[in-house]
Amino acid sequence: MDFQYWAVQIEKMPRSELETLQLQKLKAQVDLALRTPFYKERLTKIGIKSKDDIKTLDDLNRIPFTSKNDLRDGFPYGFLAIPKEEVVRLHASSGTTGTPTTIYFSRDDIKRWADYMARCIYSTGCDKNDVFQNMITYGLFTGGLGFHQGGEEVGMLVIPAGAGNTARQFKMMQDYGTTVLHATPSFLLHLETKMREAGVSRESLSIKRAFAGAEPYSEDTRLRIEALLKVDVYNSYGLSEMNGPGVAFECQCKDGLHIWEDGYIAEIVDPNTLQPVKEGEIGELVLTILCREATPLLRYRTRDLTSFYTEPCKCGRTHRRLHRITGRSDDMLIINGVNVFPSQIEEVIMGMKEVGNNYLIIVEKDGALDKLTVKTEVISDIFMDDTRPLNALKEKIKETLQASISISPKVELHESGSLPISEGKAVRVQDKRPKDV
Ligand code: DLL
Repeated sequence: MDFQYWAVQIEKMPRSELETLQLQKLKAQVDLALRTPFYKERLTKIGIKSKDDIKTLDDLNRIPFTSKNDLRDGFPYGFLAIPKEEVVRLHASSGTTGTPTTIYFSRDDIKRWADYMARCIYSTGCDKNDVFQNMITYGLFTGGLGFHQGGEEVGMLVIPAGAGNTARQFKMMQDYGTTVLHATPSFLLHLETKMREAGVSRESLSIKRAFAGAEPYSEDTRLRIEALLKVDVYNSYGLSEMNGPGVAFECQCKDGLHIWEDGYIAEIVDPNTLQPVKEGEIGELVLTILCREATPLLRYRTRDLTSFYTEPCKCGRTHRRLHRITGRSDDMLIINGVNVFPSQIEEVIMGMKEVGNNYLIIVEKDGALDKLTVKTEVISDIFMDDTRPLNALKEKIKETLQASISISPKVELHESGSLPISEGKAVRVQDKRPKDV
């Protein structure tokens, strides 16, 4: 196989040099972190008052972990390390409650992110001859703009298609001769179903590759998409707290995701003891970002469960590989690529006086896509045979949830006391999607 490298010196850098580079960048990050209200307090408490207190990479272990809740508590500017007039953009994703986790970028941060994205895209064999249809949400979500900038950096012709509307997506693929797609794996499968329904022939399309990420999927799902759409599928991992996509990506070997270790220090810890797991064992990924000045984050708990490969990759890159994410160490659900915490749903429905005491959240597959159903009891003074107030309540729940979690669920109302009660801890979430990861 002919491998191509966007930044060959860095991608194939000997590990000892990579670690020296990491230490140098970590010191710079600590220096930045000390300028934020949050870390100034945290770091000075443990005796880290300047970057000179970081002497080796092991000194990172002295620093406490940072969580999504910390980010939420620091909302809106508690993690900002540069003057606000130097910030050019923000991205945000859902927190466990209504407060979003917000990340700020300087102009250089955006350039660096685009460069990491270009590195990912180029490592799959794409180049400036490609036409790239970016079929994912633009906006506060990082998937749209992140891939968009990376595609442009590579020199591809980027179509900012956005998510949804399969008929329009096919038309664009045919009109512009799209060669590369980006979407969630569930949308790629949905696309294939719609393609058959609409009678779009595969021969009328020029697609060769697809990037799939933002939600967990199995190797079987990858093989299925590859067989159905006749494309090579590359797994793409990232999270908004670490810029978004571009953290780890599969190269042409399609065997594990290279995590860019000049941009991130990766640790894998036992989520209960928070101690490092043994080499190759599954645990929670903890990341320290080395490539962003506006919002430094040290030892951030991603909550994603994965493990390191122990063998180097055939492509010659020295940056370690992660196994595909097998799950999470918290209760966050990912529904068609959108992150949802059950607590966000609870906050909405329990805030309505017409809603009774019990509710159930069900996630299942509807074709290739995910479907969310929220079942709630209503208070006993609402008569179940009077449909008008019931329909109005259903609409109200649906609309409020849509505004809060960006998903429009199916809502079912049940008589007071009719939903099952568990004897021990309440089981309020039923995730019925096949667990084949
Ligand atoms: O999903 C960023 C992204 C956009 C990644 C496009 C890849 C492609 P968030 O919305 O903050 O950011 O969600 C991050 O999604 O912690 C994982 O739980 C999950 N996730 C992302 N990529 C993968 C993947 C974006 N390839 C959260 N496999 C992460 C499994 C993934 N889970």
